[in-house]
Amino acid sequence: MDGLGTAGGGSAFASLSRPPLDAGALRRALVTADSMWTALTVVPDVGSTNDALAQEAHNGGESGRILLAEYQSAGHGRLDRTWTAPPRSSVAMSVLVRPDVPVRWWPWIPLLTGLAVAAACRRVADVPATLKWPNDVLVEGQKLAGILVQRVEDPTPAAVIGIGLNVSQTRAELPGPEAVSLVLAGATSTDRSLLVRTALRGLENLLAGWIRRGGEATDDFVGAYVDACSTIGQRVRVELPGASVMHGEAVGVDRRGRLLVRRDEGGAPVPVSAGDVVHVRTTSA
Ligand code: BT5
Repeated sequence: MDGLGTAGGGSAFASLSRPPLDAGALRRALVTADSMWTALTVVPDVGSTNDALAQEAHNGGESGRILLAEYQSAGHGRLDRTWTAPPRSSVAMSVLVRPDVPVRWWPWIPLLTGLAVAAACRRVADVPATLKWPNDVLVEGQKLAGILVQRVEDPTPAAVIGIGLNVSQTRAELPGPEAVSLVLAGATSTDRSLLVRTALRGLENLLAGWIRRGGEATDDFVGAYVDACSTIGQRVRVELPGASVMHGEAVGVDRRGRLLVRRDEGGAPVPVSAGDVVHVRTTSA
């Protein structure tokens, strides 16, 4: 153990270079009278921040709850894939929201979250972060952050938005060559507190605009996403349920946030929903 009481241990050097999050300072910055965020907790370790907030949502937890963990022992992505990071090396957080928007528009939530996280990485750390539809933040093709939005229906609809952002991991601490951290991407800052504040203020602004419009995307809004999304213009392979595979070119995003794919065999672009997609990857990757 490194004496700081967090799960997973770590060297004394890692402890010094990986300061803990200051919950009080984050709360003062984010949980204000005019903000969407209503409560903020930092825990030293948890199974998964998404699972913990999904449980709170089931128990009627209020909108605007933020949960950050210094370490997750059972972090996960889609389809029960694992999400791993050493203690204090990343941002691992979830927020619980109950947007007053018809649930058919909720597929925009992961896309808005990606926009906010990528913008925060560019602004705070000055790295060239882009988006891979629907939910990855990349730097030069490597995965810097993953986003997982889970819907809870009972007792009332809620969305749990999970964000895992690699900050100070060394190459050896990442799960594979397709992953990257801010440090490895040459970040000018690795201040996790500033990253959290910037990402959540950005997400609040994007969600507020989206809620004001009733969830529907305007052309401007779709355009902003398309500009930030490196998938558009790429050749993609889409694995659909039932093992059918579609090859084509990603040509845009529609008003429901679905990826538009022009198939090699021609015809009008086909909309692909995140829920239907097992994998979208550039064929060269
Ligand atoms: C994602 O899933 O990218 C969503 C990840 C969401 C993680 C956050 S952390 C806070 C909150 N609590 C949770 O339990 N989850 C959320 P997906 O697209 O399925 O990608 C998962 C894949 O990413 C895995 O199969 C690994 O190959 C890879 N992976 C695992 N850890 C990684 C890391 N630290 N950096 C980059 N890739 C990673």
